This record gives sequence, C-alpha cells and structure tokens, in this order.
Amino acid sequence: MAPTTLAPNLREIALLFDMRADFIEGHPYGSGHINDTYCATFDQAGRKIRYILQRINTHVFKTPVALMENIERVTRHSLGQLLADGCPDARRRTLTCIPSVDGKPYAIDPLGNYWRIYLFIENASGHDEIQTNEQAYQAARAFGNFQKLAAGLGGARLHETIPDFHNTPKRLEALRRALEADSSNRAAALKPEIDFALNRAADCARIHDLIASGAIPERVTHNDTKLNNVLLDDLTAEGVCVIDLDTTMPGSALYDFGDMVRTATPTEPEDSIDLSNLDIRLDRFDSLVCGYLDAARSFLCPAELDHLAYSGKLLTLECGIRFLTDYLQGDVYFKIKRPAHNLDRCRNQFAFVAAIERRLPEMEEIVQARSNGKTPSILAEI
Ligand code: ADP
Ligand code: GN1
Ligand code: MG
Repeated sequence: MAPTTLAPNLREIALLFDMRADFIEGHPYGSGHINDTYCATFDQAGRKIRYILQRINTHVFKTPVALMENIERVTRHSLGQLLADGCPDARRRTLTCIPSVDGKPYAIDPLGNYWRIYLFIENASGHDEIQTNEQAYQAARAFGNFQKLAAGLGGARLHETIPDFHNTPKRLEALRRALEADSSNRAAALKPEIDFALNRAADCARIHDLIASGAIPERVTHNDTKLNNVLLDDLTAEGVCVIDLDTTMPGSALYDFGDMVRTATPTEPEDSIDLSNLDIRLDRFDSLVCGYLDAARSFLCPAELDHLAYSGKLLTLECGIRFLTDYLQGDVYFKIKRPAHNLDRCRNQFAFVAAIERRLPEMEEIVQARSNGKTPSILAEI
C-alpha cells in the first residue's frame, strides 16, 4: 500500500514535472495489483496528449530511487539501441520517463509519495485475458526481445528492487512463518491449500538450485511478465512495448517465460473462481514457445530450454504461495477487491499447478519439437 490512500491531486503532481503542457483531467487507469496508475490528458500547444502518472507503491518497492535508476538505465539503453537499429517508431517501443522539474526520473509530493510520469503508448493495449494464439505469440516475442535488448546493457549490475523476488524456497519459508504467526486467525480453514504448497517443497528448490550452482545463468530479466505488462498494437497485435519495469533486475529467463505460461495459457484467468474444468491450452502454450524462441533462441542455453515447460509450473506455484501468504497475513501486499480475493487467487493458481502437472509431458514435447525447428506431433490431436 502507498503511504496515503487519499485521491491524489493530479494537477499538483503534474506541476512537479517538466511537462511543458497544461493539465486537463486525470482518472484511475488499468488493473495492476501494485501501483496506483492514472491516465491524464494535457493540452500541449493546442493538442491533447495523454500521459501515465504512477504513484510507486513504496510498501512493496522500498528503494524507489534505486528502482527509478534501473528504469532510466534500461529504457535509455533500449531507446538508443532501437534508434541505432533504425526503428521508425522507437519512442513507442520503450517506456519514456518525463523528468521532474529538478531533472530526476521521479518526484516526491508533499506527503512523501514517489511519482513518475511516462509517455502514454497510444493505439496499443494490455490484455488481462489473452484472446488469440497470435496475441500469445506476439507477447512472448516482445518479452524475449526485451531480454535480448537488456542483455546489451553495460555498466554495474542493476539494483535488486525486491531482494529474493523469485527465490521460491524463501517464498515457501515466508508462507511457513505466516502460518506460524497466523496474525489474522485464518490458518485453521486452509489445510488443503497449505498442504498443497508444503508438499511441493522440492519443486520450489529445483530451478533455484540450478541457478545457485551456475548451471542456469543470471540475466537482466523483467520478472513480472504477466500478459497485461506488454502492450499489443490495437491494429496488428504486434507486441509494441513491454511496461511495468519495476522488477527489471538480475534474474532468470525462466522466471519470465514461466510467468507468461502462468498468465497466457490457463483456460480461466487468474481472477476466475470457476475451477471445475481449469486446464492448460496446449495450442496457446505452443504459440508462447514459438514467440519466445523466435526472439530468444539465439541466446538461451540448453539447461534453460530443458526447463521452459517446468518454469510454468514453478511460477504458478510461487504466485499461489504468495497469494496464500498474503491472505494469512491479512491482505497487506496485493490489492484486493473482496475479502477472500487472495484465497480465491491462491486456489486458482494451485488448480492450475495441478493442471500443468497432468500435462507436463505434452508441454515438454512441444518445447522439444519447437527447439529443434519441428512441429509438435501432439498438436495435430488438439
Ligand atoms: P502495476 O505495477 O500496478 O501492474 P503497471 O505499470 O502495469 O502497474 O500499469 C498499470 C496499467 O496501466 C497497465 O496494465 C497498462 O494498461 C497501463 N499502462 C502503464 N504504462 C503505460 C503506458 N506508458 N502507456 C499506456 N498504458 C500504460
Ligand atoms: C503483481 O504489478 P502486477 O499487477 O503486474 C506482482 C507479480 C504477481 C502478479 C500476480 C511487484 O503484478 O509478481 O505475479 O501481481 N508484482 C509484484 O497477478 O509483486
Ligand atoms: Mg502491471
């Protein structure tokens, strides 16, 4: 949660930035679980121009200055590379921070809130639910290209904006601690969910251990590749711009691919409570694999390819554990819209983990075939 929940005076926030335009109006925007996002329209020499104003959630991101330094570095690098490659609409393909009046990529309001303003990427949308395989392909390719661009970032290692963000064994430890504390007296009713998580301790450690041993390399990754964190062109469906860069930091390519599987391939979205027939769409999984490999084939190592399918299970399990922990702690992290929202989300994620467990051999076959440039034979049966 941000330090204040009062509706902000966006006109006054805008004055903290070097806008060179007059504020007209602003309203809450998007469906992110973390930051407070607003879309605001400004009059710029007689033209109406939209911007994204965001109050950074400093309960979640405790080092906002370091976070914005990361974002500045990554977006400047991306822009430079896109321009050097002759990209005709480079400004649409990476976030652009508007500087504050004192030249920083953020500003602090009188209440101590941290704000930033981005150029609005027009004629493109984030989708909470993916509708077509083409969208899945394009989104995965965009995230793969993002990793490719970020790989060329020189200089110091990026700051870890949330330490141990995808350290799944530590996420399980946090669940154990929340269970012991039981600060909201909710644990008694949660035995099936708690057992589900604790029975999968070995799963939580698998990729973590490969990274710790050096078998899987550290890369600059996005770490929150939920499908609504890439904007797709409204006309062509092409993945135009990867957004929500708060967690861009050292990580694993598998975290990014796994979170795409988690959000793009279930037959029901994360927020659904209808879990009776929840399954993975293998045709959509195939599109994700194709899109991601089209961008990332050149740099992925064999150990990463071997774990692409499994990463979907890991990231879904981890996310379910995080929702359950937050529910046990009294809903202090994720924004909720109803009292048992986090529990519902946890049940959804665990049901999807179970679906992946049933389908993992078929997923592995798809990855194997596509890695070798072949069409997976099982797709003919779908
Ligand atoms: P959160 O961290 O809370 O998920 P995001 O950075 O993802 O916040 O932003 C929330 C939503 O705002 C996104 O899902 C997207 O719809 C929209 N959005 C964010 N940045 C832009 C941008 N530069 N242009 C257009 N829409 C944006
Ligand atoms: C949050 O910020 P948003 O809504 O894109 C969360 C992700 C979770 C996701 C679950 C910084 O993503 O890690 O996977 O919710 N982001 C952070 O929907 O914790
Ligand atoms: Mg988001």
